[in-house]
Amino acid sequence: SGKEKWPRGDETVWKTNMRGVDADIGDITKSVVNHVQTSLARQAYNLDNLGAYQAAALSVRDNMLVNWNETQLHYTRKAPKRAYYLSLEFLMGRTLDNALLNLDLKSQYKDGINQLGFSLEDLLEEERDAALGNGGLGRLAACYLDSSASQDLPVWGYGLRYKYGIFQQLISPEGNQLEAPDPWLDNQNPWELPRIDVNYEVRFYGQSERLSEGHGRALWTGGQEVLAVAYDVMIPGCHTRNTNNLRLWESKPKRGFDLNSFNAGNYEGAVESSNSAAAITSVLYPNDHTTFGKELRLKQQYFWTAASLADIIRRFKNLGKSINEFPDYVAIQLNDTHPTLAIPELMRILIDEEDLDWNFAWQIVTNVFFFTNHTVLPEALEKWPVPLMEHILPRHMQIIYDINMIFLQAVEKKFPGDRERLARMSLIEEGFPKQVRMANLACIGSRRINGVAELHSQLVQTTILKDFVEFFGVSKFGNVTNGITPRRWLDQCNPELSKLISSTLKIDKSVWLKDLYKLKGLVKYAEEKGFRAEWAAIKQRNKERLAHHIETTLGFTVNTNAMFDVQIKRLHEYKRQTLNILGVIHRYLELKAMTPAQRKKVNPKVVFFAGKAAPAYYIAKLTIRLIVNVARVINADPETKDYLSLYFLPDYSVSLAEVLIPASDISQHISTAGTEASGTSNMKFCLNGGLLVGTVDGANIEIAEEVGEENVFFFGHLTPAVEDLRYQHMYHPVPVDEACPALANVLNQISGGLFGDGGVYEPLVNTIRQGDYYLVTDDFDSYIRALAMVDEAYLDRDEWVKKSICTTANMGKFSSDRAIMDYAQEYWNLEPIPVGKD
Ligand code: NTF
Repeated sequence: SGKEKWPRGDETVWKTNMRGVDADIGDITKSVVNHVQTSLARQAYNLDNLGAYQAAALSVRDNMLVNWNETQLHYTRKAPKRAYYLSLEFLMGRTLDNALLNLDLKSQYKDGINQLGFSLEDLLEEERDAALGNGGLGRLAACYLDSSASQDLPVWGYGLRYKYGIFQQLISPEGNQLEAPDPWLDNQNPWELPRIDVNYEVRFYGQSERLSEGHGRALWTGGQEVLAVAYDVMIPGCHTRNTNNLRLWESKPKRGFDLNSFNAGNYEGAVESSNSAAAITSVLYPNDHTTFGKELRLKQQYFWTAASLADIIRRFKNLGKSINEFPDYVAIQLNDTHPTLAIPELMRILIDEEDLDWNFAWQIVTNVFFFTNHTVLPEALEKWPVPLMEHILPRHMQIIYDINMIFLQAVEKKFPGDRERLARMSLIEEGFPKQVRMANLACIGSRRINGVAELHSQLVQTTILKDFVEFFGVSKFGNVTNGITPRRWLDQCNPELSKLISSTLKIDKSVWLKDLYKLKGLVKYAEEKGFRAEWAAIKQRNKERLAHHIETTLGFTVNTNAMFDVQIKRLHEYKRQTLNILGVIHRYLELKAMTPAQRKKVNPKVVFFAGKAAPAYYIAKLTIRLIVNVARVINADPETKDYLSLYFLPDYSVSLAEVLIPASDISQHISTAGTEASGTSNMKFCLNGGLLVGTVDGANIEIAEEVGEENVFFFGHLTPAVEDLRYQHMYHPVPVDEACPALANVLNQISGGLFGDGGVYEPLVNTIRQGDYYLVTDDFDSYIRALAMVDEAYLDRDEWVKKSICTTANMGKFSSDRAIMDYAQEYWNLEPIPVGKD
């Protein structure tokens, strides 16, 4: 056939009609109006904000597409090593504002939209969050995509296109969390490109027949075949043409439906298998830090890893290289254990389809994968029942047994006769049923393993993976402290502060946003009165912006002269929202005991909570109920409400965080020491000049190292003490009334009915009175003292603002650009491939 001619037809016709990126306002309005007319099939006279948003989004998308196409072509031509970030969650939030800023087209679009009679600010509010994640793990994945593109790294994300994202949270009049679905795709999603032509078949169930002795090939047949269809989401880099891809898979029945059953009059039977195929990507599991052995969840994990690997291998094969070069061209990052099935799946492909021998295949596999652990909480370590795995993935179960046998032989050789060690390290946990330990599998199948902050990485190496460190040696284990993208978490959410920083440093934001250590230059301005005044005024306006948001959405009037104290994160016992709310009650009781003259000297404070509880997490839901009912009582108390008020903001989301974070004076990161792997909102608050009250845990420690311990309010027991304290609680319990009278008083008030029927809260109160696994009793007094120091510091407002400036100035380390470059250099061996620079 010979070489195909490109382009077809007249080359000059093609070239003169190729579109560039529109920066000219005339082009912008023209393209928006075109989309109104054609893509939306509407007209100027019946256009509302939603329609105008959609037209604007499609117009911005056209610009991104130009860059996206160019980037993909460039990567194909240069054929560099690529990295793939496999994550079951991507908590992207909204796209339009971020895209406009990264493309540097915001002011042009603002003007263009204005000329058309709309306001860009209003249109931005029309967009629904893409909330395909639970919390920190999913948001981290989103920040890493932004940084990969911004640093010109050839990285793609792979995930699932859930029809329903994280549930919408409603609060009932009694204060209970109610869950409603999140039909985020209902208004159409302008940011995704369906790729109907990119699809793969994924098999479930059936039989696996070994074709040879030993660890050779097998034939996996029968069962159910489901189609994975690609949807691409463009990820624009900041001030670069590099635009990366996030590929999300949707499940579809392989054939429309079973025509035989249909013809026999069995309509239900006919659509059943098509329903079960579509169900795989229908909903995001709303659990965070817990695993249930649910069949559908396992199917999600395999569906996604199988489709992603097939796609990665197809792209690699297009290079025309031999399969043993696979690790030179591909690195795959496993975001937690969720994608661990990729390890046996790649073994299956290499052995059953590529006909490689076991050892050769295993060598490839263990050079391709990298594994990040995100928690040491035992309830979060994934395990799958062996019978379930055998049923759904019979071939993979054989491979896992083979991996295990060979691995345990090696362990036995290194530690002869150590049966307990073998039992701990085995991929299979004995019991009824037996279970597959996914962290062990991820660990032995990966080239390197990392934790997400210094302390956490140490804990990984000395607790859950200790045996593996002893077996493989410590060099296989590392740390990459998490980061956040300063584009969304400063420039986008706090535009006034961003502007002040640029004008003060006299550096264009396109420079410091990509080299965040430049913020250090702000330190010296902390001594300038005028600068401090501007800094404080911006914080004040951000507080008013939040108050306005609350007023318009919830109808409450918030006291913006008070200190804003914020805790926003998933509800969990280890994160200790309990400590916070019990502290609020303590403060309230103290205020009640004061004379009016004494109260006048108190630092007025507004406390904000937001966060979702897993639908089946009873204690977390009860904590929400307590917060809501405490708020009801204290906000209505005329004696104290000017000094202390409390709000639980429903339906926490990325967009709500963007309003809350810039408005905070102080934020709380108060997990029991050793339990919060990193935390990332702590970084977001500090980057926006909010101070931090927290335990010596996760990334709090490294934040204090950077900004100076004098600028952080630490309290509580340290990690090494935790185990002993828990032991004491178990075997030598001291009643709360003795151990901590102030806390006992608070608990008695709750049980006594100060916030409605005390009986309702007994199960929650008992978590503290009995066992107190998260050490609320042990840390309570120290917590209250820390809050007193916060109050004292806030009264000296000049000093406070200095602390605030120095905090922001020293947050350079926490850019996700630093983190992603660390992965690229120390793990993946990846180079930046900038578009249009050669
Ligand atoms: C979370 N882990 C940790 O709890 C956070 O401390 C951390 O900041 C984020 O990961 C991101 O690394 C999880 O969500 C999980 F699933 F591992 F439990």
